[in-house]
Amino acid sequence: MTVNLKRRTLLKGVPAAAGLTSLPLFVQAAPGAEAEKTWTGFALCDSCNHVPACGIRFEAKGNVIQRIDNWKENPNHWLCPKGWSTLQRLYNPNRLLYPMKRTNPKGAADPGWVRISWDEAYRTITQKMLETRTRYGADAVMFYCGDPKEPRPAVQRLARYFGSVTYGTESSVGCRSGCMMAEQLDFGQPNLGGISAETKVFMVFATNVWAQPANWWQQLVAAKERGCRFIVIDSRRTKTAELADIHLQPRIGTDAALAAGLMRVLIKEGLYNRDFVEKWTHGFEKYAAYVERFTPEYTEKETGVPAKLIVEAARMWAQGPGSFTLTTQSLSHNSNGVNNTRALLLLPVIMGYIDIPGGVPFMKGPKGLGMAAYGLHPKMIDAAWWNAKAQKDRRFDLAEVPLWHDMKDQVSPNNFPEWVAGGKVKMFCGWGFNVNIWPQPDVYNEAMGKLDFAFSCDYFYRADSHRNIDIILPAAMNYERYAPFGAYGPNVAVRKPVKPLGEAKEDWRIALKIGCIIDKPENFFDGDPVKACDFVLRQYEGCDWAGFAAKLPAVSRLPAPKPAFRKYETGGMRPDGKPGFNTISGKLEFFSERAAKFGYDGLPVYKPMMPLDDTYNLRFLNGSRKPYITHSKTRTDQPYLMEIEDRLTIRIHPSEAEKRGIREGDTVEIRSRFGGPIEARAEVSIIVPPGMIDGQYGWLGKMNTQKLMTRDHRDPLSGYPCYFEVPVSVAKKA
Ligand SMILES: Nc1nc2c(c(=O)[nH]1)N[C@H]1C(S)=C(S)[C@@H](COP(=O)(O)OP(=O)(O)OC[C@H]3O[C@@H](n4cnc5c(=O)[nH]c(N)nc54)[C@H](O)[C@@H]3O)O[C@H]1N2
Ligand SMILES: Nc1nc2c(c(=O)[nH]1)N[C@H]1C(S)=C(S)[C@@H](COP(=O)(O)OP(=O)(O)OC[C@H]3O[C@@H](n4cnc5c(=O)[nH]c(N)nc54)[C@H](O)[C@@H]3O)O[C@H]1N2
Ligand SMILES: [Mo]
Repeated sequence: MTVNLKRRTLLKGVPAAAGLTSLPLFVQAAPGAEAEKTWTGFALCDSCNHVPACGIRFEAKGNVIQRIDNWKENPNHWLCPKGWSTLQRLYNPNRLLYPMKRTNPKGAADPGWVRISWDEAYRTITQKMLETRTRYGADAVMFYCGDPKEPRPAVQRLARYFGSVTYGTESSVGCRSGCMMAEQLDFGQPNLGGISAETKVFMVFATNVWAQPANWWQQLVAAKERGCRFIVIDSRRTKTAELADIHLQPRIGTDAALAAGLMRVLIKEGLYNRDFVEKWTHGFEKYAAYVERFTPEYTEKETGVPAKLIVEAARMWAQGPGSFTLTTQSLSHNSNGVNNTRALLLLPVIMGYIDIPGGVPFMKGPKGLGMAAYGLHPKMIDAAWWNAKAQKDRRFDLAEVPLWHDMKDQVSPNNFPEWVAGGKVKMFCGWGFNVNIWPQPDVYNEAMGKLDFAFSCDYFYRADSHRNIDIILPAAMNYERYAPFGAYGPNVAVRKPVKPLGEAKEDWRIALKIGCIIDKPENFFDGDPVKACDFVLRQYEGCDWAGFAAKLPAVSRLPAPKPAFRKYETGGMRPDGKPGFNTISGKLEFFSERAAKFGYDGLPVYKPMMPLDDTYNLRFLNGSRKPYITHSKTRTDQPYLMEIEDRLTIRIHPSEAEKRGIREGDTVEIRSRFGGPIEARAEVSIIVPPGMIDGQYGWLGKMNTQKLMTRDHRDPLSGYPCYFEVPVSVAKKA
């Protein structure tokens, strides 16, 4: 129903011929031979935005895709239900197909959207950008990309040449970068682990199988079959936990205590790798002294994990080589998130399972390109500019989150409403912007309304996010764009797309075109996404777009260093080529000199979560992933998935349900100190232990769980909101 309402709002004032019409009309191709021709195309799925993306092969007739399939030559090619249903999104009659501007004042219930030409959109936007820069300086124009990862290289380049350091993304609001901070503090570089044929013990750190590409699960099952043992550390009894030889189920946010408890056993029983610790690590004595109080019994008290299991798990872990997977974001979504993650990551360090066969791999991708970089080459974004002192010193997050500021080239935008109120930000340029990423989303929506000017590019009109902006631009979807290419280690997949429907345009094309108007066209590849991709590919000898496109359906390869082990001995882990790691001490750090430099505790200490009380007596894991839900999307976008679940569903343990007289399928109300009631359907399930509930965020209106959260409680190291920490009450709806 909401879908139709939105549609009607959009249609208001739009001539019928403008084309927000029903499906059969706009998938009609032009008549003639072209329309009859069948051909094979190649696309990347962006449904859940995990990186690297899964490949899709499709069959089209004219410009209409008839059917999709796994792109078998692509390293990630097992589509999941979200991927299989993306044609519903592509041909969804509610898609945004034309640029729109508001005609009613901000704050009006109906913005009065009318269709405008691209010329008018570009003219208005670029004039506002230039005016704002002249009056208030470039940084007053904020650039932002939500979860969609694909627009980022082009948008960051636009911000750079425009001269604004106010560039943030979903990763700087609250995604995986908090975990990456932990990796970088401990190891000197990001590393999310990995399994290999020689791995004997594998730790799964809070990683949900439903959040991963399908081959992740296949790898785990294969490892299990060949005798690798699994220690799963997850607060819930997940599908992955069913694989576990030992499942450690700490209460949410207590992982630093659990890691300290495991570490103490390894030290006391002399199971750790003394030589490695002495030679390659920093701050061990301090940490060993710190973990002294984490006896198995004390650790049990803090975490809820039985003392006996802690001892067993530590002993099993010592029978390596061992590795881990941290392909998760969840650990970083509480107020001790970065330190909880850091503490877990020290478990392979103390054992010396670093860059050895069967241990934690430190792979080297093509020079300059991260392992899965989507065209995010340092030259594309001009990384040197972002990291220069002149730029760093200007950033609005400098005093707010100093460690984040030091480590990242993206601003932490969580105080965006305060920046607007204080006159720091005047204009907003958004790609895939969703206010429901944040606790208390209304605050962000209202801030939008107070700006001089705001625009956003999206697949759909979303009232929550777009109601208070000035212009909305229609983004071409994954099947309709060239940029960016997919990167899988050294493997690169270029695409062969259909033409965009209506007047939708690629995100890269939009960003590059704006760049051409405000700056020199040669800095923006004349507005051509393929030329922009080619610029990145040509950084590698013998590589270019045309050559790679000719090889389709095969994926191509960029030159990359040969895999090698123990690179810390040979200088392969540091930019200066010296032995050791890329940290301040040059070693793996139990005590982080970088964190200490900014006044934080150098050790990954344990800090208790916001306390439960008699009223708010359940912790709320507000956003565990499900196979058919992605964030705020995949509801009405891919209606097939709505058939599986059509409203917010929380899971509650049978014992907790019984105490509250709640039965399977009941409608319940959730409240917190910060908001509610929020309405949900109860599922009585042992997936969650007593003491907590879980559910999905991204539902709207009275099911919007972000309204239960607070903006004021964050992880001080990352600035991340605490999505998984707030205590709630749950009661059957009267
Ligand atoms: N409570 C709670 N909050 C959370 C989390 C949680 O677990 N719990 N998770 C956090 C995490 S990890 C993340 S990643 C964020 C999610 O980050 P969000 O940015 O909130 O992600 P989405 O809900 O997917 O919204 C993305 C928007 O971009 C649009 N879009 C999608 N693809 C494209 C594209 O290619 N181009 C353009 N122009 N637009 C596009 C979509 O239509 C949608 O409107 O939420 C964070 N917030
Ligand atoms: N289907 C689907 N897939 C997705 C997404 C999606 O929305 N839907 N989003 C994508 C994005 S942007 C991201 S960032 C990833 C997220 O991927 P994940 O982080 O792997 O997914 P989650 O389900 O949020 O959390 C993983 C596990 O962490 C556990 N957990 C939560 N808090 C704690 C804690 O404090 N300690 C311990 N030990 N365990 C804890 C939860 O029980 C859960 O099983 O998924 C990506 N893939
Ligand atoms: Mo994320």
